[in-house]
Parts: sequence; C-alpha cells; structure tokens
Amino acid sequence: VSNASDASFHSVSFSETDHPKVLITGGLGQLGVGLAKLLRKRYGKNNVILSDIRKPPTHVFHSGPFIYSDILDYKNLREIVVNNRITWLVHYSALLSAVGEANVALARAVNITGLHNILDIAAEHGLRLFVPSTIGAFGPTSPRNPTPDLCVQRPRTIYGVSKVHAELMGEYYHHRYGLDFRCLRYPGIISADSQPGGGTTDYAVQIFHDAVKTGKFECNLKPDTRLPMMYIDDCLRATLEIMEAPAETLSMRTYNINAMSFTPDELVQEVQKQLPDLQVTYKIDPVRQAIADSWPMNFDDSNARNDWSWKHDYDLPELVQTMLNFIGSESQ
Ligand code: AKB
Repeated sequence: VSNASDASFHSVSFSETDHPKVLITGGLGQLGVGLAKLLRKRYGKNNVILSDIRKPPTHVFHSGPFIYSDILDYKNLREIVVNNRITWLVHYSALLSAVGEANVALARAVNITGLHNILDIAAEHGLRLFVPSTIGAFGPTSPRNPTPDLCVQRPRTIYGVSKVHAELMGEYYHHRYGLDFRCLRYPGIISADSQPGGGTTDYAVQIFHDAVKTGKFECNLKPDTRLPMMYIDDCLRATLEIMEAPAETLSMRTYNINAMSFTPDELVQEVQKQLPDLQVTYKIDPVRQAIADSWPMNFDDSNARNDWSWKHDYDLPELVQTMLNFIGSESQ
C-alpha cells in the first residue's frame, strides 16, 4: 500500500542531541536555497538535502546535496526518506495564490494531494514536519486588522483553501497519530537573491529590481493596499526556531508570524528616500487586487512571541536598505 494506514504509523525516536537529517521539498522556490544554507551551517552540509522536480542551477548543485523528488510520487518520496534516514521534512512545494487561480487543477494536485503524501510519509517514518501556511489562509470574513491565530478562515483562493486544509490535516495527524507537525503562517516574504513565483505580494520584491535596474516600476496593486510582510532572513530564522522549539513550549501547532505591514505607497516612499528618481505607475491586476483585499492588513503574532520568543529583526527601513544594497551590488 502506498498510503500509510493507522497501524503502520510508528515513531522513530529522534534524539535532540543528534543533528537532524533534513529534506526540503520545493527546494528551488523562493525559500528553499536560503533555508538549506542556514540549516547546513548549523547541522552540516550533508545533513540537509534540497529537492525539486526542476534541474538546479550550477551554484545550487555544488553547494550541497540535491535530489530529484516529486511529491506526487509516494514511492519516490518514501525511497528518499528511507535511503537518507530523513528525520525532519520541510515541505515547501506549493503553487502560490495568483498562479493557483490560473491553474486550479494543478494547485489542487500539488497543494492538497501532495500534502497528503507528505503527511503520510512523515507519520509513517516519525518525522518532524514543517509546512508553511500563509496570510492567504484567511479571507474576507476574517478579522483583517489585526488577524489573530484563531478566527474565521474562509479564504476564496485555491491556495488559501489548500493551506487551511494543510493546517487542519497537520493538526489532526498531530492529535490522532502524534505527528510532530509544526506550521507558521508566513506574511509576504521579501528576498533579494531568489524570486517568488506567482504570488500576490510579489510586487514588494519586484519593485527593488526595477528600481535599481530601470528606475521605473509598474505596481499591480492599488497604492493603499496594506499587507503584512517580512524579510527573508527573519522568515528563515523563524522556521529554524519553530523547528528547534521544545514541544512543551508550543501551545499550538500553527502560528501567525509577522514583522511589518505596509502599502505600495509607503514602500515607494521608503525606496524613494534612497532612489528619489524612481518613477512609479499603477496598473491594477484585478485578480491580485481581489485577493489582497481579502487578506489580513495586520497580523497578530503575539502567541509566537509569547510561546517561543519570536522576534523580528527587520522593519521597513532596514528591509529597504538591505534589499537595495544587495541588488545594487549585484548589478554593478
Ligand atoms: C502569495 O502572495 O501568494 C504568497 C503568500 C503571501 O502566501 N507570497
């Protein structure tokens, strides 16, 4: 049988003093390479395996173990977990909000069927499992300013629906089978050396590239659209921290995390402090705008701050400075 049944779940004991052996799925997306770098520094290069269905760029291939893995292929996943004695799984494969609306069938397969495979593999092999959720797991009937951890979640995107499903299934497997499931709801993540693909918050990454390279930026959200955001280093550190947190500190298994909230207009003003000649126009994408209008404006992450001492380092000024320094130095 490919799917684990109740009886086949068992717990492989994992000593906290051992280094974990980590598999990252969807490793060539916005976050995988950065997370692998952070985890490899901490646990050793060969203890962190990046995986994807795409061919890795040369620098990624030479930076540590990389393996082909298709989360829709249960046998392939099981072989990787068994052959490499994996103890932690970070499940980054997913279609994001805007691209999911353009291909609902694929988003359903990857984000829901793929997750079922991951949950069964993790439960069957006693893995600690991290699955990211998102501000997109909330919808127009959720409180938006601020949005707490526990409230109405009726998202209107396939991405959001799949993430609420992931939160609930992970928590169910935790209570039912003892699966060590850990989940953070990420805000929009802003990174310089990796690109997001098909999200609603992507504008907040693109603006930096366009500002440095062309001095012009066309924004696809309205100037007053407020969304929670975070610099990638904070996001990756939060992920490491929740994975390392002693189980007894976790009063929940799914936490909001946040750093800042801004609108395109506020971001533009901050970028223009460094690049006063930046010209910005607005051409609204109705799909992305409708999604953004249904998402949290401010994200309440007080439970993460209280339970496992979550604290962000980057606010808007540091974010803008860091992004412009990085992209500026790259384009010289
Ligand atoms: C998206 O915009 O789809 C993602 C997210 C906030 O989950 N960046």
